[in-house]
Amino acid sequence: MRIDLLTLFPEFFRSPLSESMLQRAQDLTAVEFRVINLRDYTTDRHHVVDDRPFGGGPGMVMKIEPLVAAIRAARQEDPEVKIILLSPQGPVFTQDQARELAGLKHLLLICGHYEGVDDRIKYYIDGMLSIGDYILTGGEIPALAVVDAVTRLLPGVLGGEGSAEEESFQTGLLEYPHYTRPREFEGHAVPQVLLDGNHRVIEAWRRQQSLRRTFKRRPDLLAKAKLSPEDKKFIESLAARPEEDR
Ligand code: 9D3
Repeated sequence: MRIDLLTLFPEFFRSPLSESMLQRAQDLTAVEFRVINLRDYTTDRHHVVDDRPFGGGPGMVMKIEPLVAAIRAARQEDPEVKIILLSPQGPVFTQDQARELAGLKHLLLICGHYEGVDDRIKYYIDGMLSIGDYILTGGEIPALAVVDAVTRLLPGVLGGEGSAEEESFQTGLLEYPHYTRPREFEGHAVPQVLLDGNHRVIEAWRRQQSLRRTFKRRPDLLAKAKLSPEDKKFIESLAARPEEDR
């Protein structure tokens, strides 16, 4: 897969793309990243990329011409490229969308900055994505979130784990708690069930921990989770208990 990042701050991406899983994915040739400097697509003497908003108001707006010039160059090189603008106005990026994007050959992520992008960009892109309801200064961090979520799903990237396998493991619940040595740390013991070595009991305990944590921390997830009749009974028993011993 190829992922292009169109930005006013190309340097922003150097280190994150050169570390850990993202570097490994490039070494494996599972993915190729190209960081494109939007300023390279200006044609005026001063390489201007922003301007004052029509109608007045605070801040600056990203100009349409360099954006469209960069988009045209990308589409000319590869008519199949999917072009997504990172924008607070987009739908929230989900794991389902990560899987969908991981199936593409070529993705171009456009990072906005300043107060926003000239709205006419909507005629030139394939979609928008937000990463959630908080205000960032630009689309660069959201683009990295998309890059990370998509790249880890590519075949061969995470210890041979393919996205099909990943999908079947997806429960829609929070994970059970993890522990490693030492068995006791500053008076905090590892749950005895994990030390006893009865794998059926461990599996049942982990499932209940997942259900209980999801119930307490992210009850919104339960509506979409894959739950067995026993899971549902356990959740009802939790709901019936007083809050402190859930
Ligand atoms: C201060 C201006 N804001 C009015 C409340 C509008 C605004 C414009 C541009 C807010 C943020 C940004 C820059 N953010 C992004 O480009 C962005 C973003 C985000 O801020 N949060 C979550 N997802 C995304 S995707 C792109």
